[in-house]
Amino acid sequence: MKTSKVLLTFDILTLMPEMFLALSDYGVTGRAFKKKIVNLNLLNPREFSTDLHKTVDDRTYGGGPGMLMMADPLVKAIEAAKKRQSSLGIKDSKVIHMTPSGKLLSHNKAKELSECKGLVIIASRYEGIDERVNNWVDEEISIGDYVLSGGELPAMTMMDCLIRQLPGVLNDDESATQDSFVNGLLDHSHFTRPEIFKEMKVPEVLLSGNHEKIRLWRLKESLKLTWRNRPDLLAEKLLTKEETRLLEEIQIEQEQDSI
Ligand code: 9WO
Repeated sequence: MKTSKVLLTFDILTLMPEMFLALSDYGVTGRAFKKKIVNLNLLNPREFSTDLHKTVDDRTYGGGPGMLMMADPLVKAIEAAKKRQSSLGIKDSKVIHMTPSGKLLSHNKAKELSECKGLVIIASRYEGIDERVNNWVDEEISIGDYVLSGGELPAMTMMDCLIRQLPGVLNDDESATQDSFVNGLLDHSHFTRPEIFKEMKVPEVLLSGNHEKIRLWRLKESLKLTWRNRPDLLAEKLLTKEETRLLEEIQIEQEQDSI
């Protein structure tokens, strides 16, 4: 195997480090770790707790249900992670907390973060973290408007997204599927063999061998799907003349269908 340089180092703070095997041991991301393009270090805040019972959580001041992650073990873990990254020559580590009240992760944000050399990611549990830990946090990131049971799955989701942006991770075939979102439209539909499945035929144009016709059909499908499922994306996008013409066609066809 070709020896490549580590492009991105992750230090993850989590009470459930085993969960990250889902990322490090499987598929495209697993291969990136194996090839040493990415480096993963797991830190359990419990190891930084100083009391006999290794306590990491406590009740909230002001009352109310639920427990919070205490500041001291978390901050000690953050500092250990930064020190470790610094010893690897990474001077500009970014500390990220995964929280639904953070900034929404996007393709652009992922691209930006994948250019960092080192990330320290806090995957919290219970009801969240003591506010004072935020003095050590550079960015709060959300992967969507919903609440989960912990920050681990959001952290892994973001990591997967960053890892596949790194050069050398995807092969040429896999890279081609990156196009969705890059051009601001949703991906068109795809078909594989057999030509007829339970009486449903593959669209004729895809069998025609006419590449220009196929390109136009796919672009129109993309526009149709984006218009139906994500009109917000269309509103943001600068359409080419060709796209505008296709979208007009789609709208006329829709009006005819609804009569
Ligand atoms: C939960 C929460 C709910 C409403 C408003 C703000 C909030 N912050 C948190 C929070 O930090 N929660 C911790 C992490 C502890 C409980 C589980 N956690 C969590 C993170 N659940 N869901 C997420 C998450 C992270 C990123 N993107 C989507 C969801």
